[in-house]
Amino acid sequence: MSMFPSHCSAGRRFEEVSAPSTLVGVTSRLLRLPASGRLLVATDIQGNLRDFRRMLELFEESPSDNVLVFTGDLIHGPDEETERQWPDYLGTPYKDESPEVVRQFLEARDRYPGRVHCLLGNHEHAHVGGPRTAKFHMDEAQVLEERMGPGPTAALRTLVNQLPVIAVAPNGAVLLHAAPAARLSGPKDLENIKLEGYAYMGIDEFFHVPVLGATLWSRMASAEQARAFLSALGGSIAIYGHDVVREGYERVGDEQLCVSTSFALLDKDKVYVELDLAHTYSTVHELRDGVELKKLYG
Ligand SMILES: [Mn+2]
Repeated sequence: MSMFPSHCSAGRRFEEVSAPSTLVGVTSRLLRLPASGRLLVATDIQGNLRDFRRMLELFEESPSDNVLVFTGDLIHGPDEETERQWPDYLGTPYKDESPEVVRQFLEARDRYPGRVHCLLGNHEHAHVGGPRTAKFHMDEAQVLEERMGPGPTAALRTLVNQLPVIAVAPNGAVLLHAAPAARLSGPKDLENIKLEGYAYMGIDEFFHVPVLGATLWSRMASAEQARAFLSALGGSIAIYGHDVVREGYERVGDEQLCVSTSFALLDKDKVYVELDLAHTYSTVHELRDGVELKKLYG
């Protein structure tokens, strides 16, 4: 196992910053977004502190009007070997700063109550009983927890246990981590979701777990699946990441938009979504290049 620098002093600050959230119990797995303001959506940060901070800066241009949602996989970036021999397919090189991303996310969430959110991704789920992710390490959750130490690890697990799985906005937008392939009959299916108990399950097996399996791991959904999913939640368009889209985003049919804000992209191709929460979107074709689909650096 590789050696990581000590984060003792950072850990102390981490606990102080996250203290208020420990008073909150498990929150709803369905996040209901407001009917006015601007919605900023970012996907798959995977420990990239610079890209995380860029999204936070964009949000902070108008923190009383904006709502920022990360759609999961804030954490788990490249290992040291990958950092040394950076492959082209991983886009612009960066170091994994997952502990600091988590610390700053908690800080921002507490500083702007109700306006900064993260949905559950498969990489977060691995910390509270989801299948172990192995993109850069055999067990990325274990490696990150060893790096963070006990205090920040406890804060991370508390955070992950509280994360919503899906966000819905009155403007028709439904946000989730992966493709909208899960069978849902309605918002009630999101109550009583159990996060723990899948750590030793293979992905193929976990994929069949109702709601969570597809919502956290699906790389694609058929038009029929997407329409049924959206209709169960009263939405019209689904926005998600999890997969890599080299060009920054891809429309799938009329209902789906897969977005890549950070992971495995070159800086020039990274895209986030900005929607008007007071304007209804009926199809993903209404989202315009440069208006709703915006370059992270550009
Ligand atoms: Mn993912």
